[in-house]
Amino acid sequence: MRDEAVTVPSDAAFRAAVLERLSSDHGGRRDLCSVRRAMAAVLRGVVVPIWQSALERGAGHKRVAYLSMEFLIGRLAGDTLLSLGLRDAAKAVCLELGLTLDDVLEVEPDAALGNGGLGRLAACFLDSMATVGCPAVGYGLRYEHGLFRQGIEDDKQTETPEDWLSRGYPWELRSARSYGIGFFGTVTDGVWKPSETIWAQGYDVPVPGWQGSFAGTLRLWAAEAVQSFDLGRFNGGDHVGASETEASARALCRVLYPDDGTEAGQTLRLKQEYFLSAASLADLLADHRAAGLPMETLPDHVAIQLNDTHPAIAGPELMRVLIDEEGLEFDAALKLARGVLNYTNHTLLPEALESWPEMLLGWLLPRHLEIIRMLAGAMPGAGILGGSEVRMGNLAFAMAGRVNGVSALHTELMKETVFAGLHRQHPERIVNQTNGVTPRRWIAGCNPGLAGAVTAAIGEGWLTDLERLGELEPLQPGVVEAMAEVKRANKVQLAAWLGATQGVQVDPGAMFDVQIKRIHEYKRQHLNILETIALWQEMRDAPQAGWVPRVKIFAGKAAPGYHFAKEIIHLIGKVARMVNADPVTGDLLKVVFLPNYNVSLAERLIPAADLSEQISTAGKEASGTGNMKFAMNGALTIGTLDGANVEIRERVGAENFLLFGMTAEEVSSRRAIPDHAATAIEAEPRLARALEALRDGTFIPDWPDLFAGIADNVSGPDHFLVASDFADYWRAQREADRWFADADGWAEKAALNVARSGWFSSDRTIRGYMADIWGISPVSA
Ligand code: Z16
Repeated sequence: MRDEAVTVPSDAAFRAAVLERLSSDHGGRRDLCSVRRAMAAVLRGVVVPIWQSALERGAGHKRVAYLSMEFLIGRLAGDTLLSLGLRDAAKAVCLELGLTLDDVLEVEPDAALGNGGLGRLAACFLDSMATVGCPAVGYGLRYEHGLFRQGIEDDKQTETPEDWLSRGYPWELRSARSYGIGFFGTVTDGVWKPSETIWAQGYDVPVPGWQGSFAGTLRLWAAEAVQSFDLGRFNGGDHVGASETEASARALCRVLYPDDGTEAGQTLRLKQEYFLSAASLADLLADHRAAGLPMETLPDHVAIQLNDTHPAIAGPELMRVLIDEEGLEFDAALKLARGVLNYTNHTLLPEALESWPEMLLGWLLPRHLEIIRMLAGAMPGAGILGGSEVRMGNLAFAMAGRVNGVSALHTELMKETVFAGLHRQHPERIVNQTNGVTPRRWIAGCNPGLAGAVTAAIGEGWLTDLERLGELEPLQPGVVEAMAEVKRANKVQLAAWLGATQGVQVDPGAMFDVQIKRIHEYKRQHLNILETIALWQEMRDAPQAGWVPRVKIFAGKAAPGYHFAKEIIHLIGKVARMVNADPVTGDLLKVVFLPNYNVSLAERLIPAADLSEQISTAGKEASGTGNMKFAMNGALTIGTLDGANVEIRERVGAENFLLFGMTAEEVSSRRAIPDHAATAIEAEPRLARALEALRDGTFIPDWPDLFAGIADNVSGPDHFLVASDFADYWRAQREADRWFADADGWAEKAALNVARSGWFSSDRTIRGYMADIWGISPVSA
């Protein structure tokens, strides 16, 4: 229900407002950027009152503080137009100005304040909390440069800074909230005197829920100098040095650490983590005090969610405030802290579990190290300290009321592996909340054709009640055809875009096979490209053998220091060059690596995909969320029993899912076999031949052994079991060919994937957190 107090302009009023903005703010210019900014200004004028009235409605209600180092929100204009029902009006104004809405939307820079799944999950959660009526503030950092922009030169990754803020960001409001955050210094008798203070200045991005039903806030902290300009120093002739404190403060929020699933391990990173944690706690405690509420009632008014261990220092910081500022006893403080803190774990990869040397932590945050040592003393079995390091996962677990994993399998593995000891001590603490994605952006926004077909079949209302997709069953023949027609149109559109922007001609009738995600050995893009090479080799052997045409699409960023991942990108590029120019295979096989994968590129690719590649080594991908987006857009998954793939397969049905590979259990026992890779390669001549092509200069004649490193890894240690899973992957891929050759059969399976993916809405996930972790009921309409 739209709030009665909220007014969304009529189409005519919207048009008039945009034209007025264009003339008043942009001198009547009608270029893409001016129109985009004029439209954003008008939308902001609609959103801000919606936001304010929602804040009033939520006042006094228990709320969530979602602490996350990453929020990968992408572009906002399209989402806002859709939510407010102004998309058609905006299309019309743009046409009147001689532009298309798509072109206008595309000049908005992506706000890429995140690396991958974890940051995008936080963005989906903001949308869902605002939609289901869960009062929330998402607390994050206002990085000047988000994730780097990836270029491809000579088929290799290049990195340049992304500047989403340089032309002003129309969706934010500089808030009245700001706090001084201390660092370094000394502690005497439990009193911390920091030697450096940096100002945390809040910037609010209003987050309107669907159709203005409710709203939330994304509050991003910017680092500013307490005193930015030293006039004395300037007058003394030190013109540059006069701004030094300003420069050093601003360095704190300069960049997002570009790591996904690997530990950053830098002092500046810890500084960022503390800055986020301390500013956010100061903010929510200020609200609590301003409401005149006693500190003991904090758990009745706020639930703090730690998104991974990145903000785990919030635990000791809360203890510090409660003990040092509020005068609570240690035990009482711990009880209170555990009443508000909860922790979401997103990975079991040992190299990704944060730990900080005690020396470093004690230097930057001396009082916090003392408190951590007290915590470790009070909970000797918790494993908070080890090897002179503070283990942040154990710390977060020890201080949390609830700890959750992000898929059923991941949660079970948490109990058996990283947190086995802690789980035995606290068997009620770990719960599962399987991830989800917002269907507003990931169906209606990116795939309007599919949304139209669904609405035609089952009526309105499903976008906020996604389980209603189930009403598509039993499938009516007209519905399956309509969805297949939408898919075909999306593929034609993508093919045109690939031709225009990448210079690659692809056949829209081919199977569009897509793997888009961060590049990582455990995600196994190298398994995919090796299968591609083997397929190419077989096609060349027998071009007339009735192959199903394929377009292999890859995109993803590699962490700048992750050499192996960069080699995988390089290899994909070289294979693409060779294959795409091969007259023998021609339209049978095309390979594309698209640069600068981001939210907007995902929105373009997912609606046009036939096959979704979810091929991580079982036990390694905590959940995955791209897997859900593909399924709800009618792609079939080829995947392992890993993360949420397991639950996707259970729901869409085994006969509509291309399963392959070892289970997590089989992976562990297989790894224990000496020569597991060599044995697998010996048994699979196709793989041996594909690996040979990496060593003999097939793809780079001037430098024949360039990719020998990848071949050696797969042949030797092969920690991620590429060799051992190859044969079954090949089998599943040929099964995919057979299924695809039966167009009607495929269309039905695709439609069933859509009809059965309603459970993967992040609205369901958020309701789960509200009920099982936060103890929050929705604010009524
Ligand atoms: C991240 O994106 C994830 C885990 C992590 O420890 C750090 C980062 Cl930056 C991902 C998981 O890899 C993925 O499986 C999961 O779907 C996602 O977080 C959201 O839970």
